[in-house]
Amino acid sequence: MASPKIFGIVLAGGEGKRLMPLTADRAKPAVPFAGNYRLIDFALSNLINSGLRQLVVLTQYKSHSLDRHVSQTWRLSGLTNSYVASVPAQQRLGKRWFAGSADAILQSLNLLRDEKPDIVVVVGADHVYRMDFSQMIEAHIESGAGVTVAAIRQPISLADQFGVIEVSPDDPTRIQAFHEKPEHPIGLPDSPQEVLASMGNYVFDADVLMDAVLRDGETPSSNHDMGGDIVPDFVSRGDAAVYDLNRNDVPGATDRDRYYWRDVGTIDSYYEAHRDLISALPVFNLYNRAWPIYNQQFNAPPAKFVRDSAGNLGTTIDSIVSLGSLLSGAHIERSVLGPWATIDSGASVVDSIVFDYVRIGQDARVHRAILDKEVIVDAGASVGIDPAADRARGFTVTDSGITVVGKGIRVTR
Ligand code: ADQ
Repeated sequence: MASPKIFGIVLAGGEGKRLMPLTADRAKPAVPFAGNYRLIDFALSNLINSGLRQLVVLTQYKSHSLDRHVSQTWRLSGLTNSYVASVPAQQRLGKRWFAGSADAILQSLNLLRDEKPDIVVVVGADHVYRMDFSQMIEAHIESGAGVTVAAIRQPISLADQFGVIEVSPDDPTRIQAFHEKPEHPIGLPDSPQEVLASMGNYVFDADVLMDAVLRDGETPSSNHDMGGDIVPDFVSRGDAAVYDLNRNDVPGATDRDRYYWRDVGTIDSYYEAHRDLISALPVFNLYNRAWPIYNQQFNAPPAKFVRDSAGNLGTTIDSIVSLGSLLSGAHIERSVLGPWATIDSGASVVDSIVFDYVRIGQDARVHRAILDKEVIVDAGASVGIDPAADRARGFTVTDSGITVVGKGIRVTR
């Protein structure tokens, strides 16, 4: 195939229940990450850096802030046929919303019919990683299969969250069996404590994808899910290849983050992924200019660090501080501050993640907490220090002891 025409679909309709309360008001792909990114920025940056220029983002659940983010941040040139378009569920096939990710594609087939691509790249919107899809597309074309599924090794303990791939013993690039979220996974022959997990990223020949979702739409027993129904259908016909992320060579990657991929589906994994960013030798390096992760351009002044009015110095270490932030005589450690954070004298923010427009008053203490947008912590108040007290105040506290304070809440003394 000489220079195939490629179209990208980002599945962004997921509800993200396990990230509540961060998803109370926004779709999971719109959840802020690493200060001034949203989760969807990783998938979209990877696709753009891979050379794709026609991309649609299929949205559904609480899509307002996601639609706004995509339309404001992801503007490509108007001179060529380049776009990232957010496409909300429109009930094109009757009075129903998307029943699942395959139904989202079925209901959007008009987009494929209009663009007439040769190849369709379908990706999820809620993972943190770098990947060059052009290399995966090359491998897909070489394989001759109808679909190629991106994969990465994961601990067997997490197998029930993923589609688990068994490769053919004769040809390790072919999928022999695919088990969506298995309860009783079997480890890899060369590493029994690991499985080969689907990353939820697929490359399809466009015509076979269209046939598959049309057929799936007529199958009453189907859940209309890409991982649960479409991929197993290709596997049962012997038409599925696998592409291991360890074959992917992203420009500028370090030995540490070359094969980094994080599913941030729970508060704990979301919190842990932030820790991967902040150390001196980060497990995931945001400062790789050869493969940039694009984000919203905040019209904000640089972050500023000053003494407090009594002349006391503050300290900020092993942390990320976003534009617009103002820190006076405060102690910030192992934390990520979003845009326009204001932290007053004597306050300490340790092991925490703070979203945009958060205000933390004098001598307040924030420890192992996630504060959503516009949270106010009153002077002298504390959060994340006493899990029982936090629960009693109605905050979400995970089993591992991370307190999450929802958007706009005021934390009082
Ligand atoms: P899950 O992430 O559990 O597993 P799903 O909830 O369908 O699968 O989400 C996949 C992507 O589709 C997400 O980006 C989500 O936002 C989006 N999505 C879900 N429902 C949608 C809908 N109705 N409309 C539009 N978009 C929707 C999947 C695969 C597994 C794989 C993991 C990797 O099914 O095989 O291992 O991803 O994390």
